[in-house]
Amino acid sequence: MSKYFVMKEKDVIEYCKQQNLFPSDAELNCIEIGDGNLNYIFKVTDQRSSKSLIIKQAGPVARISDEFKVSPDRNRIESEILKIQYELAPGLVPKVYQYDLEMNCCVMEDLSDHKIMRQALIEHQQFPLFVEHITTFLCNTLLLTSDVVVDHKRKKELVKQFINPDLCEITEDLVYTEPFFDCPRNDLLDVTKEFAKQELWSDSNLLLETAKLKFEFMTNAQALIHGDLHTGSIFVKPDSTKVIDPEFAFYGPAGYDVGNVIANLIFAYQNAEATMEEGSQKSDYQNWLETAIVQTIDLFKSKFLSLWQQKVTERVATYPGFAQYYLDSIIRDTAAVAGCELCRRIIGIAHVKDITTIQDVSRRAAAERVCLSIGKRFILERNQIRTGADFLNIVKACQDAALKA
Ligand code: SR1
Ligand code: MG
Repeated sequence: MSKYFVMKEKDVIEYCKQQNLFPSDAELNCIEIGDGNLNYIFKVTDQRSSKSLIIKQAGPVARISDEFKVSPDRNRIESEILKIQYELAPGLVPKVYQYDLEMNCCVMEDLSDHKIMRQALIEHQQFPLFVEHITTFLCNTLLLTSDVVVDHKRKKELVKQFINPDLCEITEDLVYTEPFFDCPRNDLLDVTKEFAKQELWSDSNLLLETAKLKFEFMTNAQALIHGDLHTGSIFVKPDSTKVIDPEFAFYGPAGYDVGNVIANLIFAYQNAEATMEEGSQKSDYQNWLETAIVQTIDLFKSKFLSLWQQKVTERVATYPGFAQYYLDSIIRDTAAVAGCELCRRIIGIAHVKDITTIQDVSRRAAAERVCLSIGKRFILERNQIRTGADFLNIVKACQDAALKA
């Protein structure tokens, strides 16, 4: 295929044949399995050998709404960063076999033996190795692409290679701008809107902080970040974690990725709070999530400092105190980003199923208020938040306040 068009299942089969992706006698079957906001994901299986692979194609507009015109070049960005992350974080990222600049699609490893983490968490499954895996992914991909380690001219080349204006604009709008005023594109329950008006939109102090954060997102070219590291971008099975979908990648603040992981664990916690019956299963599951929140921060910090000792190349970064100063700033950004993510998934156009699948409307509204309260505190108190326990204390305090109200 030599001219770009958005493929349907039958076109993908044709594409596989043209590209010789399977043996010539293969009996190919193709289904579209994507339910994300942006792309088309096809699983192609050879029914003779049962071998399968994934073809992901970027369309010219987002699936969630054609208001978002998004350059299909994001597929190049995704394929190129997946290759970099595959090297930096072995075993934690799918293998990309090839990508096609004309058709804006890439061919990658099929991970059907894994489950999308958000779905698994909605089913209240635990993944004891998740924190170990995700903290390694975060440390390796963030620190090892930063000026602390990478030659500065090479790093500037990478900044250029990963300029991603369309997808950054989505984040600037959906994460940092629209949730903090009565934007027509927002999509929220009436009761939540009242709460947002009182607690967020009329708080000029909070608005000022979100303005500072938006500018930090746009200007702090610290590390090659994934850019959309929520639990829908992570595949899991008990012994394996694979991070997918880095099409929002660009050089931005490292805390953006860590903060997204934390916020999305909190959505899972709220889902459990609203949908599980009281008892040992619920407390066991919520205890696991609490530990995951605390350890994601604490293990990230300790792994980051030890990787720093091994890999630092920049002379001034070895001065005593600098590593801790740098890490403190990442944790501060982590808190702020987690706060913005908690607010935007409740108020804005792009929701999370952890919350929208809560059937009981009053419980859903309660969960939404807790998320917004935690989000606000994370943003306002980010300079004092240092440890995993600091994050969890705020979650628990907002949860307790909601139960008393
Ligand atoms: C228009 S895209 C909406 C959201 O989906 C993606 O996964 C990102 O989170 C984006 O903000
Ligand atoms: Mg995605």
